[in-house]
Amino acid sequence: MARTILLVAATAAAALVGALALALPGQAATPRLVASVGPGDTITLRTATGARVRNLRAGVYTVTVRDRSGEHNFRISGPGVRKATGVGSTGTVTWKVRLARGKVYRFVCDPHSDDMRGSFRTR
Ligand SMILES: [Cu+2]
Repeated sequence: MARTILLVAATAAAALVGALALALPGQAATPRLVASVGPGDTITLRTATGARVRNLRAGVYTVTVRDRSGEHNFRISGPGVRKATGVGSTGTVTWKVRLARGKVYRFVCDPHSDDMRGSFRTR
């Protein structure tokens, strides 16, 4: 009896492993977003294909930030996310962010927040 239960458990575990192996290839790698600020008075957040981000599925994203100006910075904030580059510095950084469902996230250049800003929603 105990042996039968063990066999059933082992079979179930093998089936689960098989199902996971099948599911994994279908899971895309962590989607990537590209944020950019400067050198002019522009700030953008785009998908990997270059489309402006207006609406995103909730989940984990990699954000590559290209800060190209010592006068601007890139800050993103919203539920669970608070990240920013420095105003006086330039360079490229990569962040991993987890976006919650049904929220609004905002990005902004702190010294020029009246003009240089944007937002998107999650679903
Ligand atoms: Cu700015």
